[in-house]
Amino acid sequence: MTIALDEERFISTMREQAEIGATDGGGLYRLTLSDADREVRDWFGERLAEAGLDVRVDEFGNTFGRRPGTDPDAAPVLLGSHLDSQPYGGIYDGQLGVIAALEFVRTLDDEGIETSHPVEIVNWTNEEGSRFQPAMQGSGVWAGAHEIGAEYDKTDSDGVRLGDELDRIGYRGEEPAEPREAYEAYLELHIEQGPYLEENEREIGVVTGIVGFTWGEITFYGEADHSGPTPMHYRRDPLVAAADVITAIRRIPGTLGERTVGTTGYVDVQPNSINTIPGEVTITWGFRDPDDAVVETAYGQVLDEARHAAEREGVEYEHEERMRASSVEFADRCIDAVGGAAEDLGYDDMRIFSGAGHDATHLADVCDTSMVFAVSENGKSHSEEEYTSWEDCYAAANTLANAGLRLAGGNARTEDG
Ligand code: HGY
Ligand code: MN
Ligand code: MN
Repeated sequence: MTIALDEERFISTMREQAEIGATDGGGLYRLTLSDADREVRDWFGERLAEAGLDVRVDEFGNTFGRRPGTDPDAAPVLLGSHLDSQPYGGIYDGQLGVIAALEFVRTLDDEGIETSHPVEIVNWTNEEGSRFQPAMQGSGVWAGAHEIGAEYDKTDSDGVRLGDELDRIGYRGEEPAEPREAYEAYLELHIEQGPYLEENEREIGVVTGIVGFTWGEITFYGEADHSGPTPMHYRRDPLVAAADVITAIRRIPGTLGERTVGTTGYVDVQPNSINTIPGEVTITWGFRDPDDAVVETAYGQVLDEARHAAEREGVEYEHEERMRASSVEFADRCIDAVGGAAEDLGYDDMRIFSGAGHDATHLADVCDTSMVFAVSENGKSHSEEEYTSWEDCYAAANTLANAGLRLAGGNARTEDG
């Protein structure tokens, strides 16, 4: 048995969420725990209630909607993703997975289908890790990877405390942020955010696992001074040291694995004035690879580069790792459920390993997990140019729904179904 989502309602729901925190460039500016995040959370809660789900918010703002199953002893199947966005991000990253999960439940009701396992859908708090680190924070707290008190104390670049923001937007719920029972499986639909599906002319990615990461920041301390009269040999310029390390972050991946990537996404220069030698500079590093040993090597090398650059320039420095996530391999039975659903629906699919992090990274520690990827045009993401056609969104959402149906034991139609 296969089901087909209501394409028009699915697309209109995607358009609705995309209006909240919309940017002029067609993207989203919906940072976690911002007013726009509160607005989309309120909107999502209304949709869950409209679908007749039992709604709960946990103490880290993770928001769940539950549809009962027929077997009181059956563990729930969980589907979801995240509604927060990057600054000037796209309208599909995370959003597609949450709306597709909602549409799955709506379609079960439309078709009068009962499932033996309960079905839950979820919006995880702060998947992006842009405003507060680490990424995948809400699912990480829930899965026991982070201690919630320490996460409440994380601050953004303006020094605003995460716990205070959660209270301010009214999403520090009562429920403990942890699994309250065993889970049958977790499925997440997400855009690929890379070029491989398009390059291979496939419609669906059957995700087999996710890379490991290390993220961190290095601050160099020099001496702010006048850029005119200060002779070059007097200078202790932290920006020169930082520039050396940024170049190294770009070079290191080429010396390691074929899928190793390295990025500096954030630079803060103080006082950031055209005619003042900087006094303090902070940069970030981010390395990823399917092999955790390669991630560890990259981590060691970037710290060596920082030490050498600081010595050369005669500046002080400090560093802090902000996130380490291990590479994960998903469960065969969930991978097969996704692959089987894609084949049942006649979509061209391929197995793929994720270069982006997702909440599924942490869910894989809790229960059998896999993901569905939708095509990203030109592989673009984390930008307003992020684009997936509605046709590709719909194919991936249908695949998620039918994989969910397989795992939730959805074969009983009520008499009016
Ligand atoms: O960084 C990532 O891969 C995700 O967008 N948090
Ligand atoms: Mn995402
Ligand atoms: Mn993202």
